[in-house]
Amino acid sequence: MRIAILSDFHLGYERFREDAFRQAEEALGRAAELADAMLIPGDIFDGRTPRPDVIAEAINLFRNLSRRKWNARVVDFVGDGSHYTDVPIIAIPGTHERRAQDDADPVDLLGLAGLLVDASNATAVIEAGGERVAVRGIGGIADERFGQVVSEQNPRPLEGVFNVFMFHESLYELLPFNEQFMRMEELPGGFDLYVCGHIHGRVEGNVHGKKLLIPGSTVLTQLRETEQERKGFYVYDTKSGAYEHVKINSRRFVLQKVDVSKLGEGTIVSAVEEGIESMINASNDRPVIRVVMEGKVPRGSSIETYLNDMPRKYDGKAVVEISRAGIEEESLRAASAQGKVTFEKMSVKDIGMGIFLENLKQQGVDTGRVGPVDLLEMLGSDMGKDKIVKKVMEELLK
Ligand SMILES: [Mn+2]
Repeated sequence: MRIAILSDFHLGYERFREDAFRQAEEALGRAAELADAMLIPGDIFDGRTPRPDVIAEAINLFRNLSRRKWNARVVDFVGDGSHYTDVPIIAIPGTHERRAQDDADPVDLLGLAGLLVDASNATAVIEAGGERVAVRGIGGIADERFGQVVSEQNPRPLEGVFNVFMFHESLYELLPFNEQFMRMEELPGGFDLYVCGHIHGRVEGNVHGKKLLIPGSTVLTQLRETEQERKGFYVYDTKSGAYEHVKINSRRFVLQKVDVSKLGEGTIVSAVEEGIESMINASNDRPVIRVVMEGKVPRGSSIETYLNDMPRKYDGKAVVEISRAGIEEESLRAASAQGKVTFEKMSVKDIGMGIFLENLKQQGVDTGRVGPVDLLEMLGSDMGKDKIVKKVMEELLK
């Protein structure tokens, strides 16, 4: 069986809203041509409560797909929830879609509408031409909880079929900055293929001697160095173990580092401009260009105003972002010594979580016992206020 692995469409992502939709559409359309079944390991949507027009976008994408003629069929389903279609499109929610345990997330909606099969905390079995592939999914959850959920659920492969383990999580070997991240060797064993979302640059790795494939996002989001390659998806052949990364026509992205320490104040702006203009070509494809300035810059330099205006100067030709993160300045260095600049690389959500955790500790809450991520999700739930307060108090006092 040929299975396509596509991930992290981030439908509704404000900054590149059209790209997110168009590139997901292209990836899904081409994957349907090339493969018998599709696996989508999370972050179809950019948010946990997407607006109706974003949900409409997703419905349009998946309705067209589910009307195609598929050779493969979902023939069995065991676990949480149920399946409402036999079309072999198997998905899990990612961390962007995750909501409190009893609240429906947007991937649940697509599953309930029969547009895909939601295999979160479940196993879906696909069959084509007498061959069976079982997909065991765990949806995206807080990294600190993943190990516990894996040991509680103890996912096991099925006998006599090709087994895939699909998840959406940080892995320590790939993101070695948090001890709580799962190690690859801690993933459940016995599966023939491991499929993960979450990481937006593609990864080919090994877990328990089997292949781990992370296709990366189909849309540009983080503007990291690893995102400069064209976006795409994997197609994996269960018979031969062969796989390929199929590129889509994603928006071009270049990250350019400009060392400003060797430049005088008068030449910094022109150096940045030259860097940008060398990346704009005649094809008029409106690339995303991120200029990362590095080195020392004169304090209070007047280049700031020029640089602030620069993205507008290239309107229509390129999406320009100028990062000063690599610049050293007297004032910046002083702030960084006090630990104030570490926020730069954290998401707003992570900063909020940090503050929440700190407040909980000050209130004397045992944060090792109550999961702060779960607690914050409960507080943000759609349940009535009385219910939320009751549930949170139960958690805190049990
Ligand atoms: Mn993502």
